[in-house]
Amino acid sequence: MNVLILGGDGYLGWPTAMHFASLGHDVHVVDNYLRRRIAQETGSEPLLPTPNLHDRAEIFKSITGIQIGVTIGDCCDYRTLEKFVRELQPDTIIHYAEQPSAPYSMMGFEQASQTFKNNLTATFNLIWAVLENAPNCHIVKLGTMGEYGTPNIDIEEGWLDIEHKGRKDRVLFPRAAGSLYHTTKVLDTDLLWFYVRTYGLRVTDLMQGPVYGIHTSQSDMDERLFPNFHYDDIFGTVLNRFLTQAVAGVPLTVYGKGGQTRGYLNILDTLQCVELAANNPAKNGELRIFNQLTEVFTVNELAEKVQRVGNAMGLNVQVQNIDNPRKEHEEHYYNVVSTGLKDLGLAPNLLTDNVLSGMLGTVRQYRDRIDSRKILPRVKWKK
Ligand code: USQ
Repeated sequence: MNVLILGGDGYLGWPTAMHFASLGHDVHVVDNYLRRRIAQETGSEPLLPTPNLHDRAEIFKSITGIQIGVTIGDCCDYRTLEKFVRELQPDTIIHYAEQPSAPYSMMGFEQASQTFKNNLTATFNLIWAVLENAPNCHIVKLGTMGEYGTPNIDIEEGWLDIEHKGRKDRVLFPRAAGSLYHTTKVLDTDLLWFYVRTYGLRVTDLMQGPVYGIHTSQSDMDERLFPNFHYDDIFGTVLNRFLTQAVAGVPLTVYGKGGQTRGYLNILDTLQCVELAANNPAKNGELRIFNQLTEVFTVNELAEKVQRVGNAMGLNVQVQNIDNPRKEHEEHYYNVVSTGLKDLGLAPNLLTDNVLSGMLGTVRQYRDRIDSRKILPRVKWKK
C-alpha cells in the first residue's frame, strides 16, 4: 500500500510509520512539529531523546535499508496537503495530525483556540484533499474513547440503535467529552460522518483509550527510534507518568478518588489496530467506528500495579491522592463494547508484570533526564 501518515512525528505517528514501512508498504509522513513546539513552550520535554523526523528516517534507513518519506508541512495549509494527496495517490491515509493533549486545550483561550483550529482544520482539509484528489482512499482517523465521556449505560461501538415513540433508528452514540481537546474529536467525527454520508468517503474512526508503552520491534533497534515518551502533566498519559514517577521517587499522582475508569492499550496494539483497519478498509459511504482498547482499569488499579511491580524491583513507590485538576466523574459506570477489532484478528498485548517491569527498567536507564518539576498538574479545569 501507499500510506500517508499525517502527524508522523508523534508518540504514535512515528512508530506507525516504521511499522508500516517494515511491513513493506510505501510510507510518507507529514508533520508540522506542533507538538514539539508546545512541548518547548510548556517545558514538557520527552524523557527519551527524540531526533527530528529527517534524522529518525535516516537512522531507520541506515539500519533497515528502508526509506520513509518525510515532509515538514502543515495539514492546516490546504495547498500543502492537497499536493501530497494528488501526487502520492495514497491507498490509506492515517490521520494523527491533531493537538493531542487535554490539559493543553484547557490552559486558556490561546491554547484552546490553537487546539480547535488545528484539529478541525486538519480534518476538514484532509476530507477535501481526498474528495478532490483520491476519493477512493481509505481514511483511518484516530478518535478517542473520550468522545463518549462516561455515560451511565454501556458504550456501544460508535452507533446506538434507538427506539423512540414506537419508531427505530440508528444514530451516532451520544458523546459528552470532558475537555476541549476531546470535544474537537467529537466534532471531527461529525464532520467525517457528514462527508461520508453525502459524498461516499470511506472512513474508519478509531476510538482509542489512553496508550502506554515504549517498546516496538522497530524502536528496539536503536534508542534514537523510541517514541517520544512524555511523563509531564501536559502530554504524558497516566501510566507512562506513573512509571516515571515510580522511578523518580515521586508519589504516584492519583487525581481525586482514583475511580476514573478507562480502556487502555499497549502501543504495540495501537500498531496492530491501525494495521488491521488499513488491511480491511471501510467501504465507500461507510463510517466504520471501532472502540480501540484492550483492558479496562481504574486509576487506582494502575497505581497499585505500578507500586507492586516497582517495589519488587527495589523502588520505594508511594501513591498519593491529590486534588483532581480535571472536572470528571471519579466513580462511575464503565462498560465498553469493543469487538470489531478483535473480530478482525487483534491479539492483545496485556499489561502484565513483565511488561511493567520492562518499561520501568527502560525508564530507569534515563532517570537523570527526569525533571520532577514537570510532574504535578499545572493546568486546572475551571469548575
Ligand atoms: N490521571 C490521574 N493522574 C495523572 C494523570 C491522569 O489520575 O497523573 C487520570 C485522569 O484524570 C483521567 C485518566 O487518568 O481520568 C486518564 O488520563 P490521561 O491523561 O492518561 O488521558 P487523557 O487526558 O484522557 O488523554 C489521553 C491522550 C489523548 C487520548 C486519550 C484517550 O492524551 O490523546 O485521546 O488519552 S481517552 O482517555 O480514552 O479519552
